[in-house]
Amino acid sequence: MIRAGMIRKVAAGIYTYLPLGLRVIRKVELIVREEMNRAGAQELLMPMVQPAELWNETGRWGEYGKELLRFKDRGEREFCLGPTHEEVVTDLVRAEVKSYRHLPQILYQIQTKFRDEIRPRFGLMRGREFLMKDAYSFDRDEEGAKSSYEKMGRAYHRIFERCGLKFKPVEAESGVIGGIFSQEFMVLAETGEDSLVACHACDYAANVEKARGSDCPRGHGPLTTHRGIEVGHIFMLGTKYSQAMKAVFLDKNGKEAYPVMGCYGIGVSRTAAAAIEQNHDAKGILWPLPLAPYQVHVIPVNDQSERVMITSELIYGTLSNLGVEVLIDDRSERPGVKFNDADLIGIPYQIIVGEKNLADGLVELKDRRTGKVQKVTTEEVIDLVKKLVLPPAPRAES
Ligand code: P5A
Repeated sequence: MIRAGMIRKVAAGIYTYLPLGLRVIRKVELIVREEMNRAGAQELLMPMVQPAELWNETGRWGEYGKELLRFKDRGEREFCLGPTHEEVVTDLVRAEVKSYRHLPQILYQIQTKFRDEIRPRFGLMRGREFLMKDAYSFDRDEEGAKSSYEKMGRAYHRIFERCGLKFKPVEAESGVIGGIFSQEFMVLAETGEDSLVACHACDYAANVEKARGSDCPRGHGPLTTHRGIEVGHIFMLGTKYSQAMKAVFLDKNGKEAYPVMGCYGIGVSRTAAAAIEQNHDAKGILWPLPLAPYQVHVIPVNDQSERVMITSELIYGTLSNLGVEVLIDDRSERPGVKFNDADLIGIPYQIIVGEKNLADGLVELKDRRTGKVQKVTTEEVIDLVKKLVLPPAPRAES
């Protein structure tokens, strides 16, 4: 991502997202938002700075250790930078939700988190400052909580599918977040930091910390090991937080009860990095179309040729007007530099406009993933690209 001009390091585990990198992050966010909203979750935005009092109520001020970055304000009051928001959201719900009629609720945000990781590494993969989508569900009872958990699980399937990633949900340990059980969503990649095991015969899969032994616990024989990157983690929390923070509501019989909770994380910035780990070759990135910073890259081979520049601008303008996301390389660089950079940043389709082909009225359309090149007319290239990147027009009602 650094070589491709997507991010720049500011300090260990802390990065600036450059324009290209930010476009990828925004693509992940858009898919996450659409699927959260579709699942009935509502977006809010909580503060990044959190008071120690809330963390003392759950005991996590003591438990969390050095990953929690703590500091004092001018009045010597203690605060931390939020690594996660169970306390803040439960505090909100205890003030607002008084009756079973206010439940269920699923609230989410997409926000910058801070965890003072000992070993930040691999760029956005394990940052100290990173972007997370965190959602929290509150239900009247266990059954409702289970249904919210399953709803979020289905949304996660849709999210990673829409991102164009190969992934696997696995049983996991719930660590410092706690709760009853949890599942991680792993993007499969050789370079992944996590190991998981999966059964050939059934859909059992677990991360290696959770899996005990090398045979499938459901009795389907041996498990195979894969490497992956944890891009999402969903937790069935029970009443751990609502009880500790005395967030009560009155149930149907007018009796006090604790909302049953779940929490659901997606590493938004990590998902962008994981997409690259899964999709690259020796020359650079092979973006899945839904996450690509642009869909089409127009490359005028020679910026000194008026004909090349006019045709390139025309293709750029026509496609942009159709709603295609197009980048044009109008730099005064040698062709080799432009081609290498285009392969490195990995926009899925390249349109190469050179003088020789233009003499025959032709341009090249290159598929970055397969390397396949088609010589087509300037009109044909517009039609082809439309078919490749734009969603099909909705069919007329019959
Ligand atoms: C779930 C939402 C939680 O924090 N509380 C709120 C729960 N879960 S988690 O597993 O600890 O984190 C959720 C996801 O955030 C990503 N992530 C990271 N991304 C980049 N750098 C990091 N240091 C980092 N730590 C966690 C992961 O994708 C994780 O699944």
